[in-house]
Amino acid sequence: MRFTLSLFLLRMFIGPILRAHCEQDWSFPKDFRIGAASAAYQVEGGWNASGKGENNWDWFTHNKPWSIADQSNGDVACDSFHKYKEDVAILKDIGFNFYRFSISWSRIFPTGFSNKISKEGIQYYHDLIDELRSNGIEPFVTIYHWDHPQILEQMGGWVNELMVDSFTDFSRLVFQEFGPKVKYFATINEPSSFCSGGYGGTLKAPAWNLTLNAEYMCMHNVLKAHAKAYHMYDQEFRSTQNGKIGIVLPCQYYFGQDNNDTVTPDIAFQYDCGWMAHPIFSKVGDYPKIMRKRIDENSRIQGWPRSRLPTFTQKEVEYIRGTADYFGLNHYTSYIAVPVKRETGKVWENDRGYYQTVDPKWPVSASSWLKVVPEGFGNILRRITKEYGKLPIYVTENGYADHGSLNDIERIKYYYGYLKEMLVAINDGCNVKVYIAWSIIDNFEWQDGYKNRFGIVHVDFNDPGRKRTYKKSAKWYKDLLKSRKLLPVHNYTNNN
Ligand code: GBH
Repeated sequence: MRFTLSLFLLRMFIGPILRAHCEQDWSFPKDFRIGAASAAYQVEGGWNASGKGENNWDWFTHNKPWSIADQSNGDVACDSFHKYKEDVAILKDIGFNFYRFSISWSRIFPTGFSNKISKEGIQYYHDLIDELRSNGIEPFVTIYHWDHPQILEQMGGWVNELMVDSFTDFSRLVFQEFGPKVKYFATINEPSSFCSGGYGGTLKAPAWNLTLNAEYMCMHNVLKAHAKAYHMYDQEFRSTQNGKIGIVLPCQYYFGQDNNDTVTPDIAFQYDCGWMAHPIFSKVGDYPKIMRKRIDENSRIQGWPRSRLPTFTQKEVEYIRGTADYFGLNHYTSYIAVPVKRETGKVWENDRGYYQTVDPKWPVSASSWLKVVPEGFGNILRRITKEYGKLPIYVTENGYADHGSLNDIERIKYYYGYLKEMLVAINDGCNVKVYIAWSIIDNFEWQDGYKNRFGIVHVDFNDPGRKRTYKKSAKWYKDLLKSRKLLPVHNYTNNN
């Protein structure tokens, strides 16, 4: 009785103090960078301005408009090609000092080939970079965020190994032109998204739907292209430019069906994240063992003369291993991995041996694939650290989709929960140095068109001027960046 009473008193009086203290405790480390992101095709518009050539997303949205939820395209998008100064002013006003954006390949090489360079295209990025720097915002350049000249697509795109050389030419130009002003580069954004969605399936351009074989070939070429660009930077530019270069990988977190199943989540991690990460970040390099084994076996059973998962020579394994100065992580959501037996007719599941599902209790978002699972974020950061060591992790994307409300309380809750888990993970020893929110402004959300919105700033796509308006989450970020602390959500969630 006595004990209960004293406990009660302790709770009553110490609790609020403790809680207040804990809330104050969520500050960001001193050298920690916080930024926001976008990508060329999603925000620029100006699809044929100043002689820009046609790219794969122009072609895809113009020729297969039914592939996009609202039949829209990126012809105008946020019109950032003309309104970049306004975007920079917004970044600055909110207080971000880091901006991740990408370069439109066909704006630089309008014919698709490197013998003809567009001066106007290059000038646009100089202007954007200069505007950022003169406002104290550090530019972070993604060289490739899913858009490439359509002529290269007609030649097979990423399934053709010649893409490796085309990408190298493009990267060289980017380093030569912008490297003196840019200290952060990512070669390629989320290989698995376009390899699976674009070549294996139909969700992303060019939607060829060519089965798993094409996905594996695409990834094989992407890994070679990434490594080649990295080595080129190392040999030709690093000594004078002194930047950091890496790759951006989407890694989700997988829970088991129950706590006893630790095996299936581990396999799922290797297929989802390890497919791209193991060749680059593991000590031994090459594809994860479990993928090699299962896909080799499946190929044999299905009567293929060789494995559908291509092989690297030992020389290539060494060439790709270690080609990153940081681990670029895009993380949004988690899944539950459920084991399945090998069955004929279910190729993907046969190759993986599991399927993914979600917990119906997880809060939903506007995007069907995105559930709110903050603890998964902490878990994936610890998992990556355990698997690949202490290389700095840059969180290059994280964010929440709704339908565009200005009163975006769910987005604030999402960011609060995820950032808190990240700070816990940092406390646990994860070497996270950068966090970049997706996205600064609403934009063209690929197959979801303009229906699903990720911006902390609203864009009116019916307004020819593409008016930008702060959402509540922009105000939340502004306060956060001023105090460099995670601020309690309840101050923002009452309707004012
Ligand atoms: C990022 O993609 C993109 O880099 C960015 O351009 C985009 O706007 C943003 O996120 C929001 O979508 O199909 O169920 O297996 C993240 C895309 C989508 C990648 C889900 C992994 C796998 C889910 N992610 N996808 S599933």
